[in-house]
Amino acid sequence: MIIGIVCYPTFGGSGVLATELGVELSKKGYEIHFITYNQPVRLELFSNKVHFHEVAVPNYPLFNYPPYELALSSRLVEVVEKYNIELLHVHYAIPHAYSALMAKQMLKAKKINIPVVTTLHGTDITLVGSNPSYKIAVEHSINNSDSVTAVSESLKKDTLSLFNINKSIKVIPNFVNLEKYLIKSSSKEIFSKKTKIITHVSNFRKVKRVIDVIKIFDGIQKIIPSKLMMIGDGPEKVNAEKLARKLGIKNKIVFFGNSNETNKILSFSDLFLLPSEIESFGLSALEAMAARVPVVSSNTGGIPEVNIDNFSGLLSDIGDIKKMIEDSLHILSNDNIHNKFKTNARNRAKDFDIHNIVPIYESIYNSLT
Ligand code: GMT
Repeated sequence: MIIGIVCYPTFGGSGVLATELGVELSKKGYEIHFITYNQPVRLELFSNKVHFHEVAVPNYPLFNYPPYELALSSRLVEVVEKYNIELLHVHYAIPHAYSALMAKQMLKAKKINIPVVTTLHGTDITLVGSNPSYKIAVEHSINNSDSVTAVSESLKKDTLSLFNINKSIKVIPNFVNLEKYLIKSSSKEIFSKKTKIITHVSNFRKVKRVIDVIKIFDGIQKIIPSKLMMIGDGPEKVNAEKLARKLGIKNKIVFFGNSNETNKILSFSDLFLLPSEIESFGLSALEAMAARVPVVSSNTGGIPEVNIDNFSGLLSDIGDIKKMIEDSLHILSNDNIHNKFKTNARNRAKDFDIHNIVPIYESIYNSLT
């Protein structure tokens, strides 16, 4: 089957998931065409089954906002016709689902029927999508896609409560490539054996509460020799660095920026922090668990569907920094407890094995073509 995948090409979870999905499908013999404004960051074009088509957005002084959705829908029509694409799978509703539906309509006029599968990822619903400026178009895009999936039960529930939905939504959880997270750690050459490595990965937006990450780490490092690995970039990074300086712990924190080597950093991590305000799934936590890293997180959105309290990690109310420090110390202070959480984290990640989840998407594709 020839499939077009539309996603954000950045380090965000939806782009990562879409890229991993496309690559896995290509290994299974599908011909995959990524259509987006940049080559997706996790995509290596080393296969004749994977193609990338850039969406160029020309600017003009009249435009306050260059119309990406228009450029995308035009490019979709072009690519579908030229490469005989049989199905479009779009990740993140805004504006991808909308553009795909426009393309579908234009192709219909050319007597080409192209099914559209929309996968909802999170903020396209909970934060941005439900904004009155977008709501009507997002609702229309969901209701008119040929198939709609959401990455967690929590996101499905949010979608149904925020929009007037007349379409069934299938929950397909995110997945992880377990083999990728079994690398041997070489950290002990860098850090002393006694130093615990705490890690956080995100796009440093307000909803990720990176300030909480710094405060939790501050509490941990007062009791246990530790270092904090901050992976990612975004608007809150400056404030996080400022607070670290103010608390006098900047020298114990490494700000990596965006990285394609999170699996390597996770391989020498002892604990993962995810204190988010909103999180439809928490792919970064799943990737940590796949690397045998227990997760101390908030209990919000889809996180409890991934991180099981007192098994793969510990969960707290949003903003309960005191408890998150206590939870971290509980896991890190005793080797037996720590090892148990580590084993459980890896075992829990196995429930999201790429080899079991991708066939669920395939069955949707097969039902539509
Ligand atoms: O977390 C973000 O802000 C990025 C966003 C995205 O679309 O890339 O992530 C969302 O999708 C991920 C993949 O499905 C989920 O793991 C994240 O939980 C979700 N983020 C939020 O709901 C805030």
